[in-house]
Amino acid sequence: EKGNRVLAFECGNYIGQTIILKGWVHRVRHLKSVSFIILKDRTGYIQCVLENQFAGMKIENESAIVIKGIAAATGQQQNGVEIIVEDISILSKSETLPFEVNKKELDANLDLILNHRLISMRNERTQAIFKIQSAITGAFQEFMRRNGFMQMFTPKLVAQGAEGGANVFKLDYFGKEAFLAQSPQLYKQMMVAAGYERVYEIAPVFRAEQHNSSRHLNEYTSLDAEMGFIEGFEEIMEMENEALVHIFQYLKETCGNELAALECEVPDLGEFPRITLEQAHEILQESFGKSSPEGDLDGEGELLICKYVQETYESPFVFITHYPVETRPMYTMPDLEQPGKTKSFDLLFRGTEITSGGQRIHEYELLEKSLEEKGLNPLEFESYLNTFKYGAPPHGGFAIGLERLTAKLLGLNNVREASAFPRDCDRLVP
Ligand code: AMO
Repeated sequence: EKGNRVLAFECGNYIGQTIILKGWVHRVRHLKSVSFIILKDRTGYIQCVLENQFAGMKIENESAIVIKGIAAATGQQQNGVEIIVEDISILSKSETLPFEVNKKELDANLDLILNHRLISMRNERTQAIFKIQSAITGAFQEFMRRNGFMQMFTPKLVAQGAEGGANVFKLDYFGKEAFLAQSPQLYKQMMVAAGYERVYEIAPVFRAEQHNSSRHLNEYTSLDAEMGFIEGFEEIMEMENEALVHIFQYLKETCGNELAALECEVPDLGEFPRITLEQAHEILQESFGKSSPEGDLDGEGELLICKYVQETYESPFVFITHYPVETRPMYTMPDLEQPGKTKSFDLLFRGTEITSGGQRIHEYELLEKSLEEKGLNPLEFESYLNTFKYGAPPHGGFAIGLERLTAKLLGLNNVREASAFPRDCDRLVP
């Protein structure tokens, strides 16, 4: 790197040489005639040995420092190397921390952790969460591109909610009413029909949810995909299944240290079981004596179904299919063979819904009728509706909630922990 900087993970390549390291003070330990600093940078940790000439020097944890020293082989350290310090300078001193970050578990409640996000992120486990999250999106992109999907960028300031329901943020757009996008749904369908056939997007979406739950955010990151010329909605489930297999495999190959820091084992995935919503309701009734809300699963139902599927099929994922027309958005393709049902699915992972998807209506008249049946005004959806006048192919897609996927994979109790700067009903800062 610039200034001949060597990174912590590569010090072993420089045994016997004088090198420059830059990073933060993870921990300082003073013995009688020698002190140790564990320096951390973005690649890991390295022990630095300070002999007598530095006695009395004040070095605060989490200060940003530069060290010049000789890389020496040692049996004392896991990575077989330590730095004998010749020179040290403090680039930026850290004040007293609101809580210690060099422990395994942060000893603070979630609110305090989120209030001091920069500091909590210095913690090894917290660091690992966002490195893994970044790897998830990288692997998603890689998979999508490899399969002919093009990345798209759609507006987040929109004139209409796409998902129905009241959970839209309204705002004033030069005197007109506008909304923050609930999803890129309508635009991804338009991009398919525009001739790109296969598109994906990784972008924020906004939901004015009033629930203060452990799985709802008011802004989250949606991994969206949409594909044209499908034969049926099974193809979409297959594509998502394969995407997740690829993502999990990629994490195993590239995030070993981060997964170890979180004590997380990435499960081996095969083909996810598929059960209809009706079957799911029967299982809940028969195996758990539990009744469900009409046309959906509640939180407890999702947990129990996942427990059942894990025990029966040894799969942490399960597709629930064929939701009724009433509980799905206006764009959902009805299943003509099963009146009242739709060609739609949710994907549950370890007790929580992480995806919705399905086939979409691609016929103008049917879509117009669907809008009307949902109590929406087709005129307000004119530009979207017009898409289906000019050769829109059969198509469908899915969207994964990134924070939910991350939280479930890593065993985090609250989706906020999987958001760098979460937005919830009470939190707009930092
Ligand atoms: P849906 O509204 O079900 O579907 O959202 C898709 C996925 O996004 C995640 N999610 C959330 N994550 C955190 N906080 C929230 N408030 C929140 N709401 C939803 C979930 C959910 O499964 N357009 C469709 C997708 C499609 O059919 O392609 C849609 O947005 O993981």
